Amino acid sequence: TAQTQLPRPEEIQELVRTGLSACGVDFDSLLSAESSGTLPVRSPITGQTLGHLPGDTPDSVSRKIAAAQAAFEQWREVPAPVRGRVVQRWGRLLTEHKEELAGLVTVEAGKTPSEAAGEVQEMIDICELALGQSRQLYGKTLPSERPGHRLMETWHPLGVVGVISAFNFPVAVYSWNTALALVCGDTVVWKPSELSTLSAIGASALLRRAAEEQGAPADLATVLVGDRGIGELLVDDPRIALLSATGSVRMGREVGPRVAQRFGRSLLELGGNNAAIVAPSADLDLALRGVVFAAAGTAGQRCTTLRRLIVHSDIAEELTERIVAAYRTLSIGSPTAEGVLVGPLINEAGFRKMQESLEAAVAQGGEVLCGGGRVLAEAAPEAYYVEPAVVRMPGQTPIVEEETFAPILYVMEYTDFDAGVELNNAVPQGLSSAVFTSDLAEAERFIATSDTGIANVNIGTSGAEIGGAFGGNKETGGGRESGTDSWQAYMRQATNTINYSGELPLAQGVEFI
Ligand code: UN1
Repeated sequence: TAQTQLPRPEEIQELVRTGLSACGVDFDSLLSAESSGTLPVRSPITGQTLGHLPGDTPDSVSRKIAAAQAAFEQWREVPAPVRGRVVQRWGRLLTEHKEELAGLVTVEAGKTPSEAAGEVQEMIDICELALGQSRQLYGKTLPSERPGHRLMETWHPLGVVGVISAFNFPVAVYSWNTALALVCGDTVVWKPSELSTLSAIGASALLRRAAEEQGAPADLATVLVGDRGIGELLVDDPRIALLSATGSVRMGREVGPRVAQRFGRSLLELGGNNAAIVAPSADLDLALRGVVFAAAGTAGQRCTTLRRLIVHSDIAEELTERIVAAYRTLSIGSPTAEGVLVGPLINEAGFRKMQESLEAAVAQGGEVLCGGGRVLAEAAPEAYYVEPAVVRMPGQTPIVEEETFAPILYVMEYTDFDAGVELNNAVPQGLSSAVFTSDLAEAERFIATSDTGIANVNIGTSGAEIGGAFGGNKETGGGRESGTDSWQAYMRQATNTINYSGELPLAQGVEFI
């Protein structure tokens, strides 16, 4: 159901003004002092352009990287638990201004207030995790083969980390990287998506405030404003020790080799094409809710969005009917309106891609069971609202193997469980997957054989907690961010041999002078 109430342009302006000013940034001077700007700031809610920002230039990027490097020289000397206080303070500021920052995310990414607040909550959570991590940057100690020797492993700050992030999680993904990088002693230069620059400016301003309050160098966190060309400067700059990039597989295919060419380190978080298997023993009420949130939530624009439903043929009809019925009750419209669950697609390109994929699906034997069409086109001709689609497919055809960043759920059937898992695995991407089952052996078998970086049981593919490592395999890029051992990507590892024997025995029994 389409919810026709759209905000007036002034309401959007107000959300932006309040959001930025809570972060200590004056919107009017940001736009007016920089009226020569060329980078449009737009909201997908109405499609309106809020103004133009001046972009960075190759010179200003180079200066910012130099400043980040100078900040690194100081920052690396600060004890890690003391570094932790900056992220702790950032977390507190984020808690204080959660709603206002979420407002910016709503304006630029079109997320509902609940999902936008959830995104800021991820930032707060990672700050807490990183604070604890700052006292746990531990290495191993090992027995040496030589008498009077000891081996150990130590971890050291790496350098300047470049972060490239996408519009759909305009602030959380940055914070996963940044909170950890900072406690690891690194400094960060961030190139956010040009579609969500204001959220980035706000989030980063709060971090710089936290740094200043704690007497840390403010240049430990810098934002670059610009489009892809500006991001490429980070990719190719030898001063960027680690490049952490979130985006499409196409982007990663370009970025990975370019960073490798200069022997830089990269952490890639690319596309997903996530599936859920629903077995006959599943609790269908639970599966239904899990599927609908994962497939239609965030208007299908999460990298963890559920795109493929692999359902046992005994329950396929019942479950599909219930999903279609649930989809019909979803309220679509401006995320600023009460009760809306599905906001807009990011832009016209996203909408066109969705239409093309639906056409391809039909051409490949698919049957659109519901949704797919545009709504609110008259009320908001510059905005792209769609009804989430459910498409029954005769099998895993080429279009199903692609990630379309829009709410399309392809439904396929299985009869043999292992064949179902094979379908799950038979796509190039490997981010997230899920099984709904009450059969313990099936659940374990799924965990053992699903080839994705995240594999869930009785819960959807999206909405991961930050405590776990986040990332995927195959074309998803192999990077791991946020929890468990992900911090190690942001540090330089050294193996140290310490000799307290007073002799100099060589390893492997080699004799020399
Ligand atoms: C993304 O879409 O890039 O697991 C990240 C989730 C969120 C993060 C998604 N915690 O859906």
